[in-house]
Amino acid sequence: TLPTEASTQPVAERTLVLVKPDGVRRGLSGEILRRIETKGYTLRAVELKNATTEQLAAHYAEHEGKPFYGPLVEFMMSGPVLAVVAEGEGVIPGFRSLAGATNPTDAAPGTIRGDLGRDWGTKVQQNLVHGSDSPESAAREIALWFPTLG
Ligand code: IDP
Repeated sequence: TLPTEASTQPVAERTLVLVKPDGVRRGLSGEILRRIETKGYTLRAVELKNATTEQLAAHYAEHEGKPFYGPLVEFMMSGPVLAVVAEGEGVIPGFRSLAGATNPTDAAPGTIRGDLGRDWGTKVQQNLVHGSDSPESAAREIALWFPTLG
């Protein structure tokens, strides 16, 4: 049989965003979701979650052994995170560009980290958001944070 139109549609690009505990604590979740939506991306899933050690070990596996790894995991467990799946063409690099540079001091004005973040003198850069850095990371991270999302 011929493939149906639906089955030949490419799966829309998705990324995993986390509003980190500093963002949730400071009441910036709405502002961050607003920036994702006004850019034109679609919110597919939004859920407040308490991260577990196992989840963070998997999420940040590439950073294991680095000096900021312990403080990073501790920080990510210091309060709830808002886990978000955003969708749209180019959303993976697009959200990274909305987020700005990792260090909020260096992040350009106009970006989430540049407008809303600063250096708080802690061991870990409290930079408000996480965004997947590649299609492979996005698939892995979405499965990790939203195991039931089809
Ligand atoms: P990204 O979040 O911009 O992709 P990554 O290099 O993947 O940055 O690092 C993950 C997180 O670890 C960062 O968002 C930041 O919170 C923290 N981090 C990264 N590099 C450093 C560092 O050199 N010192 C302290 N914290 C860091």
